[in-house]
Parts: sequence; C-alpha cells; structure tokens
Amino acid sequence: MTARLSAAALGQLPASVARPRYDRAAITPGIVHLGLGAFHRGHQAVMTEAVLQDGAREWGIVAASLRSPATRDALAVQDRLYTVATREDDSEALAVIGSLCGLHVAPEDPAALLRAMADPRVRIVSLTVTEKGYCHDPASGELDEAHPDIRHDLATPQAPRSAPGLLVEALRLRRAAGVTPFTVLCCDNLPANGATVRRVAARLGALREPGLGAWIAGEVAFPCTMVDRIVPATTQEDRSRIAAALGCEDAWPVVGEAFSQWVIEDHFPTGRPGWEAGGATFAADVAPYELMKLRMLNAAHSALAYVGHLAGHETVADASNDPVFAAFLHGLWAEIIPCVPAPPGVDLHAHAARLLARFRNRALRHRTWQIAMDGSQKLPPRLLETVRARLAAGQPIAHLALAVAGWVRYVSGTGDNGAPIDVRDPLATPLRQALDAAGDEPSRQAAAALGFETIFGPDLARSPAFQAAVAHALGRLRSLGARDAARAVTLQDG
Ligand code: CS2
Repeated sequence: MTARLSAAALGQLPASVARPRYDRAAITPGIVHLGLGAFHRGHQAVMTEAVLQDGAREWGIVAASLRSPATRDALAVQDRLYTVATREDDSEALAVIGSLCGLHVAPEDPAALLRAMADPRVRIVSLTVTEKGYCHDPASGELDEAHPDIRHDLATPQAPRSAPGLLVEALRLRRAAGVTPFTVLCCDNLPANGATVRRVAARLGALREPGLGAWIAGEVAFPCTMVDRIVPATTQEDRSRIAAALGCEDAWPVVGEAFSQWVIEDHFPTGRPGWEAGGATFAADVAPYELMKLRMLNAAHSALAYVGHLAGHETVADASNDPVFAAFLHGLWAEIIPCVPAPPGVDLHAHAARLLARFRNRALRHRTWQIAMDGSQKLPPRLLETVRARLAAGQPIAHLALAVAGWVRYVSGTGDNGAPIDVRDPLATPLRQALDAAGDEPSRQAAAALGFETIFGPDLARSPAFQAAVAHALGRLRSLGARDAARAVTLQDG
C-alpha cells in the first residue's frame, strides 16, 4: 500500500510538486474558517498559503466542518496537508498546501470551536457554508427565525449548530472577555454578502441578549467579498491520478481551474493577511464585481445545471461544448449584460467569452447535478434580480424564463423521458408536493412554483408577465425536450 501524504512525506514528493517552504510549527492561528469544503481549500486557503510562503507567521487557518467529520478525518492523519490540482484541458499542476493549522468538527465539540473563535490571536472568521448555511430568507435577505437550526441555537446558545449561531456566541464570548471582535469574512455567493451576514447575525444577537444585536451591527466589521474559482467535488478518479503523481496517497485532494479571483472590501479594523501575495485584490466597492459574478457566471451555471441536466449533460463542460447550449448561453448573457453594472475596466462581452472558455474546460468534471443543488437559495440572486430588472424595463426574458422553467421541471423530480431526478434542496418536499398537486398543465405548474414567495418575492410571485413566460417555457420543455427547447428559444427569441 502506498504511503499517506504527511509532513514526513514532503521531502519525497517529485520536484514539480509545490509545497510549504516555511516552518509550519511556527505558524499561529489568525483565522478561523467555518466550512471545510473543497472551495475553501482551493481558494482562500491557497491565497493564505502564499502569505505564509511570503514569511508571515500569524495567519494560520483553524478550519471547521459544521456537519460531517469526513474531511477532518482525511486531513488529520495527513498533518492537515492536502493537494490542490490545477487542471486545464491538457495540463495539471500540483501544490501541497500547508496553511491549515487546526481542525474542528462543530457538532462533535462546539465548545472547542468556540474557544478557537474566541482566541485573541484570531482576528478573522471567514465562512464558506453555502447559501443555505446563513439560515436567511433568500428573497428578503432577513434571518429566518423559524429555521430549525436558529430555534435550536436560541434554545441552546452555548452549543450552536448554525453558522450565525457560532458567530453570535463567539462574538458574545469575546465581548464578555473584553477581547476585540474578529472581522467576519463571508466567502459565499450571496448578494452583498458582508451586509447580509451582518443583518442575519445582528438579528440573531438581538434575539439572544439585549444590546448584543446593536453591538454586532455597530462594532463588528463584515467586509463584502467576491470569490471566484471553479472547484468541482473531488472524484475517486482524481484521488487515484493525484496519488500516482505524488507517489503517496492524499485522501482528499482538491481539483480546480487555473483561474482564481478574490475581490475584497478593505475593511479589517484589526488587520489582515497580505492576500495580494496570492492574487487577491482589494477594492473600496465590491458590489459591481459581486453582481457580475452572480448574474453572469453563477446564473449561467444554474441555467446549464437545470436545462443541461434535463438534456442529459452530466457536466458543465459537456453542456458548454454542445453548440446548442453554447448558443443558449450567448442568448442568456445577451439578456443579462444590460442589467449588470460593469466593474472598472471590464468589458462584459469579453467577460462572457472568457466564462464560456472556462466552462468548456474538459479537465474539470463539474456535474450539473452538483450545481443544481439548493436552487431555491440560488435562483434569487443569480437569475431573479435580472428578471426583475428586465420586466421593469419591458424587455424580453425568454432565455431567463427557460432557465427558471428548467428549475421548475427539475424540482418536479422527473426529467425528459420520465427519468427520475435526485433533487437536493431545503424546499424539495414542499416544491414537489405543490407541483404534484398542480398537475401537468404548464400555466398551473408555473403558478404553483412561483407561489413560493421566499424564492420569488411577492412581486414576481404575482407578475403575470413572468408567469406567462415561465409557463411558455415549461410548455416547450415538455413538448420539445430540453435540448430542443434551448435551441428553439435561441432561434426564435434570441
Ligand atoms: C457553482 C459555484 O455550485 C455552484 O452553484 O455555480 O460553486 C461556482 O462554481 C463558483 O461560484 C465559481 O466561482
């Protein structure tokens, strides 16, 4: 059996594999990160690795899983080392990352994680807990006070299980101990992500203890960020290929594209790492970058996830290399671009061309099924804001409506040719029930889906123009199948 990746194995790795050149034993924790998934390990942890390679010592990352122990179990026996494989069509570069200096699993020992968050050396708590991890109402952006995890955290505040619950309790502990608060750095694809997390945390704080909410809103920094790197879930094939290249086994490597971008609002009252070393940029206003990212990349991803999946495309690369879907994406971006404020110096048409090239990277197996998850949380910022803007301007929305109709069909649980779909979404059950009750007729299906105001808001839920466009697209999906519906929308409505 091959040896396992570890500190001792670093010296034996092939020369081409990058690795920590600093003394890991000298690193102290400066960041606690909530959410130990592939995206964090392929993005912020890599940018932080560059800071450590540059000589900083005080920015080690203590990372925590909020649910499963699987990643911690894999990394703990590897001295918290793991490999990042950067893959383009015909190339792969490997780097072993050493920036994780501690691991926690929140449900196993929430008190230990809270102690780490309350450590005065920790100046930043960053998060990648996915959209649904903030327990907010996606249409309004307000804390969902009826959310089971929020109710749990109000009943048992010393052992929270939600990300907002952990933030609030750790901030409360710091305040009580007279320790300056950490900066909260949200790295999820939420609109105005810093402001959204501030609102959610302040509301939970207010429910928790008099004065705590106002203190959080007034004293804690929540800079906004735009994060971008395509990092699909790791596959067994990735593990085997990377083990062969390393000469030792890494139980949980991460695979991503070469492109990586992080735009951060520079508001860190107690200091921050020099993430510029890893390629991050700092901006006074992150909003245009964030809107461009959500409305162009993530919107197109979700559209491909639903319509592409229904058409039988397993990955984003498969769908984007299909000329029908490439044309559909052009039509979709043509609807989106007029609604996106371009960041300084960015040509949005050139940006769209670059996105298509990134999507076509065949070395990444980014499953449409993976991106399709949690659509009830993803649709509002990705697609529905653009729908709103275009409807207000009286502009056509045929491509956007097909994407939404693709989602409706997808969450109904049955695809083209009656194929069953494994739908993963916090609202999967009520959506399925509402669609089953609505029957087959497209306008009734559209009305049933749009009736979910936590997704569509009161305005789109009652918009006759939107409902008609989604019903029309649902009719096409049913009569033509997904691929021909995508072709038809581009030919007739493009
Ligand atoms: C994707 C994102 O899973 C998804 O919903 O759209 O994870 C996407 O790959 C990243 O935001 C790219 O930066």
